Amino acid sequence: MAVKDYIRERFFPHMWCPGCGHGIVLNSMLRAIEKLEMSKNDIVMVSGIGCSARISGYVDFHTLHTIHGRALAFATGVKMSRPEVNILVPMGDGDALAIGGNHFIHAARRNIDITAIVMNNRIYGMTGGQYSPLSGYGIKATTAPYMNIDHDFDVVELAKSAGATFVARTTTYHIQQIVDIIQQAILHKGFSVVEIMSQCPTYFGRKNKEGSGVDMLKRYKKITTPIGSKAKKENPDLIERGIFVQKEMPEYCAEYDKVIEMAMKGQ
Ligand SMILES: Cc1ncc(C[n+]2csc(CCOP(=O)(O)OP(=O)(O)O)c2C)c(N)n1
Ligand code: SF4
Repeated sequence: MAVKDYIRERFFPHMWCPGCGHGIVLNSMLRAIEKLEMSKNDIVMVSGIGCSARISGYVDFHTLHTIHGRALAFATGVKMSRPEVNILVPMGDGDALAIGGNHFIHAARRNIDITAIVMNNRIYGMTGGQYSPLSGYGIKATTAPYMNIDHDFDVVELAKSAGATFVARTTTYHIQQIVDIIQQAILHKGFSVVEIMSQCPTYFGRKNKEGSGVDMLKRYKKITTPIGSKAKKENPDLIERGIFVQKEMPEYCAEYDKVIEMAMKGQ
């Protein structure tokens, strides 16, 4: 299968603004799936609401476009009833960690075999640029015209402490790394979290004077560094990229099968 076979061409052109990072995520994700030679029928993509969540409309997998913040809850239901399929859940930072924050930590805690992709543009793009739990202190947004005084979550630290067994971060500048990490996340048996810093030039960029989509991409190159690099030791403000956690733990559906077996035996 080639990348174009995974796309629903009838829904193009897409709705994303020029320079938006979300198209890069779509492209890289499909390249990862192509490299894994996956059949369309083996993939279910579940998404909520947001510019990021619209990604499910553009792919020719089994797809569910559900309600804001609840994608992981729907995905959990699908996975429990069809454990053999691969579940991908692309979410915006608002979708995943504001309204959906509770589902996020509990999906991680259960270690259910789902690949959660957090497309982090640090803003609510779809609804006009309100700040999100990932915007961070001092950032400007339509709902924080002077400055945001809320401190942000670190997606990686949150996912790690909630129990995710695969945790990684990269950016839309680092396309090869997205392709590589998504492949490994899909192959991982357990809850995988991939944070992809993805620029929103229309709201975050404009409000915070970060320039065009290209300027924002170049900025990702400047402000990030591979995990454990020398540069990080010299400049602790740099954001690390790479795979932070990759470990084996019992997977939720497999554990649930054990309970079914016990019940069938009347134990
Ligand atoms: C229950 C509910 N609350 C609020 C909304 C309005 N809403 C739609 S998308 C969205 C946030 C989008 O931001 P994010 O998830 O970060 O994705 P982005 O658009 O930035 O990619 C909000 C608040 C909604 N659709 N449903
Ligand atoms: S508003 Fe932002 S996140 Fe939404 S499509 Fe435009 S650039 Fe992308």
